[in-house]
Amino acid sequence: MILVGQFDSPYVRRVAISLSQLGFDYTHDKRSVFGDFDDMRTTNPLGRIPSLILDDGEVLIDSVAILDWLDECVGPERALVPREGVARRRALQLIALGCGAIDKAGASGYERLIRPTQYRWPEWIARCRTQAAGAIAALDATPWPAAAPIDQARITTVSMLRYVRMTDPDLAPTGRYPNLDALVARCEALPAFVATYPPDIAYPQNG
Ligand SMILES: N[C@@H](CCC(=O)N[C@@H](CS)C(=O)NCC(=O)O)C(=O)O
Repeated sequence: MILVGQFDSPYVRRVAISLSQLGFDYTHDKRSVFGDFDDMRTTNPLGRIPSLILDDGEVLIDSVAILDWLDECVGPERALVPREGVARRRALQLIALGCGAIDKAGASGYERLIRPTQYRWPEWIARCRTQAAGAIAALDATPWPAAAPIDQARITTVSMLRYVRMTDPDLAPTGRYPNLDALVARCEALPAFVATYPPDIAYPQNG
């Protein structure tokens, strides 16, 4: 199968880490969602990443649908999200906080990266950053036992933090969120995380 999208996208990265963690082989299509926009739309009509092209040619779009399919393939014992009950609700809550922080940091980042300076709306950027910060603080208030296995809540949270620290470092400086720092230190040392670690990119900062 082919994973489409670069690892500076936390949504692509969480799929890539999950694929490795669950033992799937894949090839990596590194087309850029912005630079190769027209070509990307031939894979996903939305022109977004990630997509996963299966061996029979079927194309799965959206990380939620892709991760759901991976969990279904490996079965409930190995799935990265628990199948039912409190454990499932708890995991989905953490994943929603992680994805929400990505969306809000992303909206604020696109405002600075894409929108012409004269059209930027500082109050909107501030609102997005407040929302992202709220989700990050809630994730830091979560216990992340060191001995627990790697699951989707951890993969998504760590992918989110790398993205935030890459695009808007002032939102989550090292030391402000000690529980998340410990989680990041544990996870980013694992092979599936190391293999997908996105390099720093020059993002315009706030102000
Ligand atoms: N809900 C989607 C969100 C995917 C998403 O936001 N992808 C971003 C990259 S991180 C993207 O394609 N951005 C370009 C665009 O939306 O035009 C998912 O979970 O896959």
